Amino acid sequence: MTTLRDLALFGGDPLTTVPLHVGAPNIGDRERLHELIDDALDRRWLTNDGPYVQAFERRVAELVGVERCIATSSATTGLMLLAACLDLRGEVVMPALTFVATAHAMRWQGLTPVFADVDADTLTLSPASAASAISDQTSAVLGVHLWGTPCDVDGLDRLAQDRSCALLFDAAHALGSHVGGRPVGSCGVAEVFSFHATKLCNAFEGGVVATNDLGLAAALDGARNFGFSDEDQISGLGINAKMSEVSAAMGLVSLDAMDHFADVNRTNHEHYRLGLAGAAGIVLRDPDIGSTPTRPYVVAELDGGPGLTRDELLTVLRTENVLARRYFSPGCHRVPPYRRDPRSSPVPLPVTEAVLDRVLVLPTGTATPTSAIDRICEVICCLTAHPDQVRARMASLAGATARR
Ligand code: T4K
Repeated sequence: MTTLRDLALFGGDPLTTVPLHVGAPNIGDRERLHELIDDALDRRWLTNDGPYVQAFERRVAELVGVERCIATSSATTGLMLLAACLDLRGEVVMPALTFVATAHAMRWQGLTPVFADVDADTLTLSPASAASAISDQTSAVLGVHLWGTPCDVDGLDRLAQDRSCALLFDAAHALGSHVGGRPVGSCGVAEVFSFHATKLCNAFEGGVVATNDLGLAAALDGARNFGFSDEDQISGLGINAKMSEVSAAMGLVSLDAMDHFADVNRTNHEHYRLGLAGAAGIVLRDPDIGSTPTRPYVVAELDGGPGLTRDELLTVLRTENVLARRYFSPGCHRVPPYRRDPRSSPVPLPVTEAVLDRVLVLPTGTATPTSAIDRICEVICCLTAHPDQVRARMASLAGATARR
């Protein structure tokens, strides 16, 4: 059993000498990756709709059940292109509880992100709150499948239809998630996945826009490549948001190992669930396994009681080399350029506000051994059982540092 004396804060050895990151990449079959990269080099086709990009797009389309996928340099550029190709104007209603890229991608297109609250169970955009945030300037509702938990897509769909808005989804975290028995990917007009290094499957950097709208797919296809529709023909505004062959090769190898990555995450999640069951004042978010079988994030929520605060716990875990994260604090509505724009915050965000100060995201994925997870849980149980001693020790160390 772990006692206070064992903890790094009290002079013990850190839990791990190698820092444990949230988002340490899952890496598939290296030999296969090297073969694919060699092949691309031999072929001398490195980017711009190469064979690996095309194969990657087909694989993702099959996996998420859509007609077309357009690979992009990131999910952020995918979201930007989507807003441009849909010719969105004015305001886009979205949750404030998301990574800032969701808002920035819209703002970069000259749109105003308008933040609505999230549902307390799923932490995804609340249709009721979104309804009250919609104005006559709203052109779209943008749901986020936060931490892989699907939005209330039917509720948002009804809202978007009633108010004549486009409905799109930021599915950055949600590869392999399911909604109503089908894979996330085909809801709304389009969904955007991230293949950033930190995601379940990665392409180093990368994104995918998934859609059943072939006209939209053609527009996205051109827009990611400077607006070219043919060798010498420009059909409209475009940027460079193409995915390279090396990225697509990594994406393919990663998709080959996706079931393994998801298995590891499920096992990790179970270790956290059992290990944190005895931790005072902490609840592990445990989304329905049917909808979020890949368990891409491990999210612990503090109950806001007299025990340690989230930030205290985070600080002490860092002394153990466990680099937990405060995703997505402080919330999009509290950061520039949105925090001083009254148009962005027309409705109260009570659930968002409460959650932002209470959640802690813990390391998972193939780089996090279950033995380390068991130790993390023991450390957290020990810390949360002795909040007063932990606080006193932190204060005395801070005082000693200040006096030096
Ligand atoms: N929508 C949502 C809801 C998102 O969460 C994101 C991105 C997007 C849209 C946009 O997707 P992309 O345009 O990126 O495709 C990270 C990621 O950069 C970002 O992709 C991700 N969400 C977000 C949740 O996390 P940061 O600012 O935390 O920093 P980063 O990437 O430097 O490192 C994240 C952690 O992973 C650190 O603890 C270090 C570790 N790490 C990172 C990298 C890159 C590694 O261990 N190895 C690595 O190679 O944003």
